[in-house]
Amino acid sequence: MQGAFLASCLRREAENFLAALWLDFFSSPANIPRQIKAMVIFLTGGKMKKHLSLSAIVILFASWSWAAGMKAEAVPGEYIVKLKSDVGARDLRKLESDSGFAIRRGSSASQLLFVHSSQKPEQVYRQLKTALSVEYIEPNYRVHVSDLPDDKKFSNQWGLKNSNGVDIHAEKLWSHSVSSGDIIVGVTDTGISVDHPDLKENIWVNEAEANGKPGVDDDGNGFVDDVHGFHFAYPKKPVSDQNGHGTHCAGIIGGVGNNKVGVAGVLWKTRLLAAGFLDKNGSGSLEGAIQAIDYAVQMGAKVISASWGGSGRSQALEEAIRRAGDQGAVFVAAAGNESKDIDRNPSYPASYQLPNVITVAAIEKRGTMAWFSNRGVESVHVAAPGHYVLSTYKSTGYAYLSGTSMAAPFVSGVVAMMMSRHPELTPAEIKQRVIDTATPMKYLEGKILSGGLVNAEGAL
Ligand SMILES: [Ca+2]
Ligand SMILES: [Ca+2]
Repeated sequence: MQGAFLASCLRREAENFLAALWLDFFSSPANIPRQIKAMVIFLTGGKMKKHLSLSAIVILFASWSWAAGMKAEAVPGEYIVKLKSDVGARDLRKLESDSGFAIRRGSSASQLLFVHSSQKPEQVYRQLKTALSVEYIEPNYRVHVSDLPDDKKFSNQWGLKNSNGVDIHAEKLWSHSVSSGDIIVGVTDTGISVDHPDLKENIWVNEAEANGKPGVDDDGNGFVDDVHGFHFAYPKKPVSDQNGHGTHCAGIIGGVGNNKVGVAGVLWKTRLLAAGFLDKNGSGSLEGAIQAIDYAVQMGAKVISASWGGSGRSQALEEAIRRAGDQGAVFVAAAGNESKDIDRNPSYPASYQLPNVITVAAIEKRGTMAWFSNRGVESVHVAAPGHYVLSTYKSTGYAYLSGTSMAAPFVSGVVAMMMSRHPELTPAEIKQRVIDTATPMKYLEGKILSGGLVNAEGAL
């Protein structure tokens, strides 16, 4: 009923698909307990046993996750509001006290508000529309990291140098130190373990904060003590990584090379900015994602690496990526791990057709597409290694991980190198060059746009 009401409210202002998403959003939370009950009855043959066996619980959880993955999942009681015209601080405080909403502003360029409320969605919607000049309201969709659990050990970093030639041709560049110069790479993820011995030298430093006072926003950018970046899931703490995923991605882009320890990244020398928003479980929402992107761009990142995604289409996220492009930033997205065609069954941000978005599939060591990797001849542009990839991990560790999450950072590293060597190229030109110079692979033909593997040497 709530969904139907909202759909009728939206009909005049939105496309049908948006109304459908709202319906989906408001109908799914109520359906989840019913889905679980149906699944339990199915698994236990109609009799509710006192204790479900472990395997049944695992299957139940996997099925539920799978079902949830098919639907766009939203955080209940959270909304993203785009304003037509800005609202004064006093009016905003009044709205908060009148309504009981908790409201946070997005970046000044975004005209966004992030609204939290336990009231019924249609009440929230009505009050916001009455009090503010609203362009659109969206649910705050969930997103998650794009990796897979894996624990097998391989002895080398095959993505950079592989005995059968299936690699990104980084090794030939390593005769001279590979640097991204002044280019800052924003890692929007679970954070980065900034003290990791293989990363420390390559972590971006906000000098004003590094030389400033604790508890004070020394550079006046709106973020207190953002010495190496900011974590929107843990805003009170110095940026770190409690999951390991972000640190793994950071090491693929820029693990310090030639320092006799651990691993080397695509770039031996770079500036990695931690724009954290995914929590210790690798989960987050678009509210954090949009803030992380805007923050990275604000601090000068020209490459945004995004190894995460979800199925909810959001105009606000699309606009954040467009804003990054307007500032000259390339956005590199993991294609996702559902082994599906994202031209037909989109995943975001991977499926946004924007001139500054490069979407990356994962290949295995022998050159085939990884079994889990999403594809799409229109929306997936290039492939990179994404199976048993060795890189830095949380604290001071190392780990092998698989996923398109691992593939995207290879491309982020290559893009940063290209931007440093060719500052004249626009994000759209960089993207075209990555596509044009990819190494053709027979297993990728007809599955992704370039039909090939990113080629660091060729792209330069
Ligand atoms: Ca600051
Ligand atoms: Ca400070």
